[in-house]
Amino acid sequence: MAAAAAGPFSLREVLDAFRRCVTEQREVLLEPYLSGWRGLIRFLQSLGAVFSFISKDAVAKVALLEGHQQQHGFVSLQSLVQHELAAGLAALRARSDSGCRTVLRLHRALRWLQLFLEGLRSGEPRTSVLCTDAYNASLAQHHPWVVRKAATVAFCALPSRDAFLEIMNVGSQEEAVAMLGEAIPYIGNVYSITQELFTQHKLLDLP
Ligand code: 1PX
Repeated sequence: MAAAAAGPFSLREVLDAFRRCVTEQREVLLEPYLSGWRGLIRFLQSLGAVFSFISKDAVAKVALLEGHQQQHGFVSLQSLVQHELAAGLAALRARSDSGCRTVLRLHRALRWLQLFLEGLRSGEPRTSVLCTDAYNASLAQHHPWVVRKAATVAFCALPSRDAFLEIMNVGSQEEAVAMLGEAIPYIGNVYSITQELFTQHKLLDLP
């Protein structure tokens, strides 16, 4: 955990974490899932203070999940869901600190990430446009007006596509784009397995 926090961000490390996430039985492993998130948060933090209201929320959510993971020894998302559902869906819905509702928030953000990275890969140079489009197609529908407003303002402070590819730290622009092509399916895979799991247990609208 501490080792993952050291050194400059590299997208490679995030890609690696999301690749390690999915087992042959299509389980999503919590340790690499959270490790992938820690990498993304570090990246976000390196973009400057404008984004700190976003990274703070993500940090709090990852910390909550680490707490649950350590307390109960969950290995996978599936075991976390099963454990929390044992108390019944109504009890789960009444909790504001459940692992399930917290995962759901990160899960929606993962969809944003998938769309955003696809946009970066496509070559559109205006990252704020990419980011806004990805946001409107995913997280925005779950956020109140004031959060949407703040997010949209922050997006204007995003670095250019070239700078973005640079700070991903995976080599030349071509190499960065190639790595995106490799990373997106892994992220997509984690997203769709989680989506299936949450659909199956009727957890997609946890308050
Ligand atoms: C190589 C490119 C990597 C880019 C990495 C960027 C990582 C972004 C991580 C974003 C994590 C956001 C989690 C948001 C979870 C959430 O929806 N929280 C809200 C609801 O929580 P609640 O507990 O109240 O039900 C909460 O209200 C959130 C508030 C903060 C604002 C969230 C705006 C999210 C915008 C996502 C886009 C990030 C832009 C990064 C630009 C690179």
